Amino acid sequence: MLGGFARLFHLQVRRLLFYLDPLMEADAPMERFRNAGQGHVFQYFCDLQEEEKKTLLLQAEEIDLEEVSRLSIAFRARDSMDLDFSGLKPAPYIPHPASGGDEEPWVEARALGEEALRAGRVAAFTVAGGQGTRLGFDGPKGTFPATPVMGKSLFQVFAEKIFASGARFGGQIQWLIMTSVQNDKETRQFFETSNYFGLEKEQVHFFTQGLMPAVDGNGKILMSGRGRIAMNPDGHGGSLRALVRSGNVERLRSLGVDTISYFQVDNPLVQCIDPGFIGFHLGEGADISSKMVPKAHAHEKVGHFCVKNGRQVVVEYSDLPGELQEKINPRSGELLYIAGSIAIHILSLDFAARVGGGAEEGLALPFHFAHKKVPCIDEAGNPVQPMEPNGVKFEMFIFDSLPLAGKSVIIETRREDEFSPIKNAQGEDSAETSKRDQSSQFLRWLASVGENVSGLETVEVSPVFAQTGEEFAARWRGMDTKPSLQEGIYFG
Ligand code: UD2
Repeated sequence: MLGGFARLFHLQVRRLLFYLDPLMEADAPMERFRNAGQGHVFQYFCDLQEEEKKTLLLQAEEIDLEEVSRLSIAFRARDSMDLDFSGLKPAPYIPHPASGGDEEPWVEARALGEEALRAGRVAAFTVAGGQGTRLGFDGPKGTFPATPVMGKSLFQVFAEKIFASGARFGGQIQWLIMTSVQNDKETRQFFETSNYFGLEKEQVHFFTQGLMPAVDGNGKILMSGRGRIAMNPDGHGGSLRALVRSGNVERLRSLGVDTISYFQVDNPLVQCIDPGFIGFHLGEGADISSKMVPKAHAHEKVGHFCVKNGRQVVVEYSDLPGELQEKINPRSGELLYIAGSIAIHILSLDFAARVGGGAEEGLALPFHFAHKKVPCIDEAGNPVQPMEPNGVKFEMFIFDSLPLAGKSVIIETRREDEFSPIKNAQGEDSAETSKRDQSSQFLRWLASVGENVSGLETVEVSPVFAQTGEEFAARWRGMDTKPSLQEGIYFG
């Protein structure tokens, strides 16, 4: 027993020493890479400056060479295979009352969710590690000005929603934000300079996602420079690994949290904390639950909730063949694969920890392969800007945890109330369409309290004023003097 403990202690000390001065332990990683057929990673090691050597050794330390080798083999095998869609079926979901669903379960779910929130069992979780390349915005996407009147950043919108939910349910809701090495520093600085948007610093927890090396067609790790491995974020599915590795699972447990409300950084309409959704999840004893919207059109760029071999799965838009995306359900006349995934989930903390922990057989997220142009160096050490995809990037997706779940629930939500992401600089899913949709939601709230909104296009309601139509109506009724409505009005 003591021997085991001493060995563990020795290992931890060695690890600490390595991080303090990687050069002290340079031989072991080099040998590890040579034995795995990746010796070229250290080809120029002797020519590097001391700092460059350290950086390379630290990068190398993060790489699980067995995993890379397994993935490279799988990637080569998969390339010659077609995806198998036999036996695929659309997944069932709980319809929203506005689409004819039974009202009662929604009322019960909401009560259950509110109880969990009052007990402090729920934390919010934003994945914000993406690069936002399509948006063409220089900076972490969460800092993008998103709201129609005040131009509040995406992070501010979420912070205010989380603050308002905390105030409503009488507690401080913990907020986890996953960043990437590229945007972590800037993201933290943004929160510092904005005073955490009224939240307590202690309730916001940043951690960075993991990295994976890019490889060439033969499974050789690509180098972006003589002393630098071409590394990429491991996808939003990496959030579960990162949650575990960062120690946040333990932190949440110690605070009495057992449920996580997960959403992406790009959607200002998301209900960060939705009692009804939480209640459905808890009521079913689910491991992971999801929200769907009926797809806007056959080729909308969202995943499809399906059932395969008796398990729920999400098939990404780029994977589902066009004829299946367009297939009509003869009974309803609607698209057969109508349930679009908008990447909003509730996870039980235990399930997230088990999947992220990676220790259990059959419970790890698979990697997806993306052929990309990866700037690198050639064998002679000269820089190459590829014109064609030359490398493979490995990414995990959060929705691949659905088939691993014991129980999993999908509920419908209303697109106009919950989904208008900012992904592109122009056109569909841009800042323009999202601002329009945010204003439309606020205008609906105003119309529902009997106000004449004709001629108005741009209005904004702070989440601190109201997060739902019901909350807005209650606030509105409570106002002694009502403001006169005009274009650009802001309810703060
Ligand atoms: C995602 C879903 C799609 C649909 C859509 C809804 C995938 C593959 N597709 O499409 O089915 O639900 O969203 O809006 O997920 N991120 C990280 N780290 C990474 C990569 C991404 O944190 O390594 C975050 C990113 O910051 C963003 C989110 O994940 O918040 C989505 O990433 P995306 O923009 O690449 O996903 P998208 O729009 O292709």
